[in-house]
Amino acid sequence: MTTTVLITGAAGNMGRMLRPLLRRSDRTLRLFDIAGITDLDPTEEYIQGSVTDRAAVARAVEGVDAIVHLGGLSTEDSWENILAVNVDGTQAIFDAAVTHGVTRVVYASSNHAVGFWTHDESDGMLAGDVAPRPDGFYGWSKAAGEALARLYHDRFGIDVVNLRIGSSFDRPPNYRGLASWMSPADTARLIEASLSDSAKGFHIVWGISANTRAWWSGAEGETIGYVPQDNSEIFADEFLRDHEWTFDDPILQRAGGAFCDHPLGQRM
Ligand code: 15L
Repeated sequence: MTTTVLITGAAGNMGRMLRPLLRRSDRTLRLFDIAGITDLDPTEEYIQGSVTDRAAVARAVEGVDAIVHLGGLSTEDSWENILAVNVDGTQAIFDAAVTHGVTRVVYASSNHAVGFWTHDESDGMLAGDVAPRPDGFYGWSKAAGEALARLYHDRFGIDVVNLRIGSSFDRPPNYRGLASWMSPADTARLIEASLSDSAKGFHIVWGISANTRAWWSGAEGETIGYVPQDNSEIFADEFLRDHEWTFDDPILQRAGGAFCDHPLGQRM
């Protein structure tokens, strides 16, 4: 049986990275983004639109089996923009999921929902479902999205996995990424685990690779069958040429790194 998985924000960094890795002969990927997508694979469909447009969201969600909600602003922005795109947009997705009987939503939350937790407070391994401590309006919107997800789970029984994603890129973006990186292949593994039967119910998990320097726990990810295979350590020499690895460094000390010092509401 072919299943249809909606990916919101499919033209963004993570969407572009994930599309080829999530393709399967028994799966249609329905791509939704305000930006144009022209390089469609035969297993892909594309609907152009914004999460702020409820009619477009309804078209995107109708007939899908699961939603991977990556869409929205991915760094700090004005309060107005954050509310419109990340909060209203996420509520529109959950609302449409209820209307169209979609039973699984994978929500791209972020480490910035809990960015003020520090290494000192973590016993070496910070739990995946530690309480929110947002490091900006963006992080706050991710914490709000997680709470919305909980509401829709408790009210309507939607299975939800909130992914507290670290740094999901081809390679670590900076030396902090030696702890927070999630490789493209591990990102795909995490999404597959989140779509599997093991992830029924409600979960909050970290989204990182099996990094030697990680201090965010993999235990919650394991419960849904996420077993990361990659390790940022292959980049260590390169990044530690100019930096010492010490948790006295505020960038490394706090989960959210430099986001904790970025001016509130100022676009990055
Ligand atoms: C995020 O939430 C951002 O979307 C991404 O651009 C990175 O900055 C990432 O966090 C990170 O913390 O590295």
